[in-house]
Amino acid sequence: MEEFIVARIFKIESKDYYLTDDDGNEIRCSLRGKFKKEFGLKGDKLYNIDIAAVGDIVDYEMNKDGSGVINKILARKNHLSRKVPKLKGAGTRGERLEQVIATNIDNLVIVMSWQLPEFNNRYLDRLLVAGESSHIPVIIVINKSDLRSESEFEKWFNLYSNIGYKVFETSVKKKTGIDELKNFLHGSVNLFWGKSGVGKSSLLNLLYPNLNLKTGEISASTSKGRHTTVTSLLKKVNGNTFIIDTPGIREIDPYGIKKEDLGHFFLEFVPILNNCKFNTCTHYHEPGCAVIKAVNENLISKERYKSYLNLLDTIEEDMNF
Ligand SMILES: Nc1nc2c(ncn2[C@@H]2O[C@H](COP(=O)(O)OP(=O)(O)OP(=O)(O)O)[C@@H](O)[C@H]2O)c(=O)[nH]1
Ligand SMILES: [Mg+2]
Ligand SMILES: [Zn+2]
Repeated sequence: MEEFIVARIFKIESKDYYLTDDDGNEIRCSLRGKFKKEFGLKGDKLYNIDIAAVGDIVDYEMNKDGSGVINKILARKNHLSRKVPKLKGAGTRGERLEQVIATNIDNLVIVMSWQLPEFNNRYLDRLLVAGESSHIPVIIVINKSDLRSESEFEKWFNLYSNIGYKVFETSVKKKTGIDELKNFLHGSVNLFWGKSGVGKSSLLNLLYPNLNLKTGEISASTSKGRHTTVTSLLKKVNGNTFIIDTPGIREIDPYGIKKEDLGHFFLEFVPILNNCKFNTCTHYHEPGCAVIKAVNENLISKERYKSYLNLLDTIEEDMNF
């Protein structure tokens, strides 16, 4: 075994990195100065971008005062990221940065709600592409089943199940679908991801009552969440089951995807991609495109294809990341 001590980052606040070790001890750490330089940090501006993220297993040293210093991040199994949203006043350089949301994830649990906020398949497809392009297994949880309409339910449930996704339907209010989901999550590191207000923290509290996460009401005027969860938080919930609760995301631009690769992240396109006439086909207007043919023959859903085109458009806008 390694000689250094290792632990997992469970929370990051400003420049403080909080670790938890196998015995459940919590250690507040800083990053070693030299290490910061190696990662190209300048000043405070980029301190938590692609440096160390929640979920990272790190090698650290203890200081005399009980705090610690992180020496090294151990190789990541995977990481989930997105492009940093275009912030007001951000320079062009900042706009293309990768923001790592978390690392070493076994299941990406995409949480949607039927209502409040309303189910949005375009948004779901963007989250799916982010997961697929990061090579992280994805499951879909549709929460607030107490607010659903029958016809819509069948349509979307069948679409995503037929593609091959495991789809869970839950209601925190009626306490349904909880055991099935809990069994699935057992023994894994599970990251809950989705819009503000869909019920990520509420679901986690019902699944694991010791968590006591803060939850917030939906705004009556906008039907949106209020961004109650403000930082990602990893918690061990039992044995080797971990959860990561994350803040609701307003917009999602997957990071680092080339337009000719996008089709690979729509799983139902994959088996036919080799049938396109051109191997550089972007399945947009090219002659002999197998994807377009499949859409016309109703073998691929028009809704999914629209999501594909929508994402393709975003990528074309800034290709030189
Ligand atoms: N009707 C209904 N309401 C629910 C359900 N689950 C959660 N809610 C409500 O939805 C609101 C938002 O829940 P949160 O758990 O704070 O949502 P979140 O996804 O963690 O939101 P952020 O932390 O802001 O990203 C709360 O008022 C919950 O009571 C459900 O199954 N049915
Ligand atoms: Mg929350
Ligand atoms: Zn094609």
